[in-house]
Amino acid sequence: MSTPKVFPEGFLWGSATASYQIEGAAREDGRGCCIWGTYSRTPGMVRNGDTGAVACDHYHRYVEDVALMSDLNLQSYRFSTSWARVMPDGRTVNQAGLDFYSRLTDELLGRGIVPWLTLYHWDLPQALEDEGGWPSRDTAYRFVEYAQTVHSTLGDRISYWTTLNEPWCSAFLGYAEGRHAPGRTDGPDAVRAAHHLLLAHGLATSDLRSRDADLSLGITLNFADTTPADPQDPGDLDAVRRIDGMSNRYFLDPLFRGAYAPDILDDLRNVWPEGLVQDGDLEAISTPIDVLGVNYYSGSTVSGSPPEEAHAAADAARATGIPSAHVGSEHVTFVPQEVEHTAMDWEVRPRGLTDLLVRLHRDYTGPAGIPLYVTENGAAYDDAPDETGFVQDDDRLAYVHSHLGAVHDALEAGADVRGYFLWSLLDNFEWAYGYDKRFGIVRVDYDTQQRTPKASARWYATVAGSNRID
Ligand code: IFM
Repeated sequence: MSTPKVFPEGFLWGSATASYQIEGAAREDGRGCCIWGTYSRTPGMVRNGDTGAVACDHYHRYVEDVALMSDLNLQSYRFSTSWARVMPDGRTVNQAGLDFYSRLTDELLGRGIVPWLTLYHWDLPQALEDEGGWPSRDTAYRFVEYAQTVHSTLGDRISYWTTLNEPWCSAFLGYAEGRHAPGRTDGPDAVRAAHHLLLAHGLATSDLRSRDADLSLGITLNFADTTPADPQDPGDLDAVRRIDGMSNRYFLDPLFRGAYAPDILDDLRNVWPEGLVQDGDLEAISTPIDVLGVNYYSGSTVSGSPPEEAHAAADAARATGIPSAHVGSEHVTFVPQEVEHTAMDWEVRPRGLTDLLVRLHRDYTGPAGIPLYVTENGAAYDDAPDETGFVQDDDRLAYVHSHLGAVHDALEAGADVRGYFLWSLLDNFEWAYGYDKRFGIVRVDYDTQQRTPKASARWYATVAGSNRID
C-alpha cells in the first residue's frame, strides 16, 4: 500500500468545462453563431457530423449540473462564457445571454462553489470571423469590450478571471492546420492570430485590473512536454527546442518577459508578417497576472530525423511554414513510446506534469510570486457503461491518480501549485472528434441527457473531500 499524499491546506479542487462543449441551446435567447457552429456544420470537419447545437443541454440543466458538482464535493467550477451568447454579433450586448451566466453564478455561489470564469474558450462569434477573425487586430479590441461587458454583470460575484484558454490551439490549430475552427491554413495568419490573442489578453487584463484591483486575473496555456529521442543527438535536441519554442515559449516569453524569443522569430522568419508587433504591444501583453493556468494531458518524444512515413506530414507543415506540435516538419518527428495511450492516442506521461510545473515555477512564475493552477488534466477512454449507465472507469481513475501524484511531487519540489481542475465534469463535444471521445467523470447519455457519475467521479469526490490521495 502506498503512502497517502496530503495536499496543502486550501488546495482548490475543481472540475472544468467550456461553453460550446456543453451548453447547447445554440439558437436560443438570441445567441449568435460562432465559428465552431459553422465549422462543425461543414461536411467532413467533425466526426459523424456532430455539432454543439444540443451538446449536454447544460443551458437548460445547469441547476441539476451544479447540484451534481456539490454532490461530488467540488470546491470550484471552471466554465467559459460564450461570446456569441453575450454579444451575438461580437459587439451588441444580449442581456438574455448575460442573464444565463448570472443565474449560473448565483447557483454556484448558493452551493458554496467558487466560480472560475474563462472568457474565451475558442468560440469566436462568426460575425467577427467574417470581419477577419483573430488575424485581424481589431478582434483584440472587440475582446476588451466583451470582457468589460461580462465583468459589468459578473464582476461583483466572480473573483477568478481567465482571459483565454489555450491560445496555441486557437491560433495554430485554427489558422495554420485547419483542424479546428475556423479551419484556415495560412502560416502568416496563424502568426497574426497568436499575436492578437496575446494582445487581447494583455489589453483585457489591464482594463479589468483598472476596473477592479481585487480580481485574480490570469490566462490558461496548454503545454507540450517534449523529450529528445536521443539526448546526445544535436538534431533531436533541436527538435525539442523548436517544439518547446512553438508550443510553450511562444506564449510564456511575451507574457512573462515582454519579448518573443529570438530563436522562435528566426524559425518563423519566412512567415512572420512585417509590422505585426506595434509599439506598446509587448508592454500590454506582459501586464502582470495573478495566476497561470496550466493544461497538461500528455508529452512526446521527438527526433530531428524524419522517417519515411513522416514525409506527408512534413509536406503539410512546409505548406504553412509552421513547425507545430502536431504536424511533423522536416526537422521534427514524433517517436511513439511503448507506454499506455488514452483513447485520444495520447501517451500517459505523468512525470511530464511534474517536470512542467517545476520548470514553470522556476523559470517564469516563481520569481514573480505567481501561483500555478492545473486548470485542465484528464483523459478520454472508451467507456463501457452497464445497463444502468454506470461506468467502472478504472483507466481514467488511474490516469487522474497518477497525475495528482505528479502534482504532489511538484509541490514537494517547491512548485507553488494551488489547485487542480479535472477535465471534464461531463462527457461533452470533443471538438473535431464530436461526441466520440468521452473525457467526463460523469457519463452523459446523449439520447436522454441522463447524467451518471462514473467510478472516477465517486473517487474524485473522496479526494476533494479529504484533500489527499491514497
Ligand atoms: O476538450 C479539450 C478542451 O476544450 C481544451 N483542452 C483539451 C481538452 C481535451 O482535448
